[in-house]
Amino acid sequence: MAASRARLYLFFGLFVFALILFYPTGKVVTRTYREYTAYSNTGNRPNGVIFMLMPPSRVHQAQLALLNVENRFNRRLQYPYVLFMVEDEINQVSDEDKEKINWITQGRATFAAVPYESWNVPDFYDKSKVEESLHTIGFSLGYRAMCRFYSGLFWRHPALAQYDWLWRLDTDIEFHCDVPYDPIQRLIDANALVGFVQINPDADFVQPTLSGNVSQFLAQNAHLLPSHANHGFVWNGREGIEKALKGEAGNHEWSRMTFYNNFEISHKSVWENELYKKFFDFLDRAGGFFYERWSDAPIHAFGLAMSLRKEQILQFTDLGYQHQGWAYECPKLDRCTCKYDEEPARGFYDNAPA
Ligand SMILES: Nc1nc2c(ncn2[C@@H]2O[C@H](COP(=O)(O)OP(=O)(O)OP(=O)(O)O)[C@@H](O)[C@H]2O)c(=O)[nH]1
Ligand SMILES: [Mg+2]
Repeated sequence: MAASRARLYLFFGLFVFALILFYPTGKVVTRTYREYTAYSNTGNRPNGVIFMLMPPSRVHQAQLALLNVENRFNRRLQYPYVLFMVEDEINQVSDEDKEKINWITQGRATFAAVPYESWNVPDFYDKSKVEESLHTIGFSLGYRAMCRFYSGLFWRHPALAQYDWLWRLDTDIEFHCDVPYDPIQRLIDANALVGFVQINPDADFVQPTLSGNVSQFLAQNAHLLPSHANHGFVWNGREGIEKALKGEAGNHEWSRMTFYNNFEISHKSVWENELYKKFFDFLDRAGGFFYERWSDAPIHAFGLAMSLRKEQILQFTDLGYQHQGWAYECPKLDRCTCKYDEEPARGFYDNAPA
């Protein structure tokens, strides 16, 4: 009798011990991590690609970025990569570097040539005016070509034709956290079409006439604008929006807010639609990509604000993503190796009147 009671106590004790041992610690992060790492997405992964524009001078930087991306999530998710280089730049990459990229990415990277016609200054530009602006505003022709390519040309490149989800990363980036889920799948689950990490204001002295041109485009194409647009992200208040829609706004009305798009996941449809295509063509003809230094970040922000609802754009706050040398948020999570500070996450706010 006494022996069987002792056995009962022993079993009970073991049961309680097992409960303590296996009971979730309450850290959602740990649970989520287990959940997601158990799930391998190679079979039914969303139809996405990670792409990068890479000049020959930044091949080593790109290798470090690719290794970081592989280590943090993509060795598990297995998204392919497209590495864009301008036409003959690909020949400048040594076989040794190509092999390294091949090894880092387990053979999932392909190089794609950006044709000169998508890169060089178009014929309709006055070359002397372009030359002058290089001295007054600064920024190289290559940088300006990069901004133009990312504003309206990247998604038309044949190398991206087979993909629905386009994930841009730059060569000078780093993820400080493991990413135990699939960010593209998270967008799909949230019914969102664009994902970003940070918002930043952009400078106007390098693009003094951009906002005025956008305003004129809005006035001329009112019939194409959806009623749900999120103009308040890029224009200051109700008055700013009204002026913008009438073609009367300029830098005074521009909020300067941009999605910092060196990390940008987008569904191709946000660029392929008639409104965005017309918008890019309008800006291209206006000449600011080379007469000034119009940047792709504000152009994407203007374009997305006029075409998408706010909830179709999702902010990621748990990636510990950094554009090198710039401030970023370190999430307070076990899976991040950066140092958390008390700065609150910078949310996706806009200036829209309540
Ligand atoms: N092929 C090519 N790629 C470029 C050129 N300039 C920039 N890139 C790439 O385009 C992306 C953005 O360029 P960055 O120079 O980092 O632009 P940024 O982030 O606005 O400026 P930084 O503050 O210098 O980082 C990076 O992936 C670069 O490697 C260029 O002249 N040729
Ligand atoms: Mg950069």
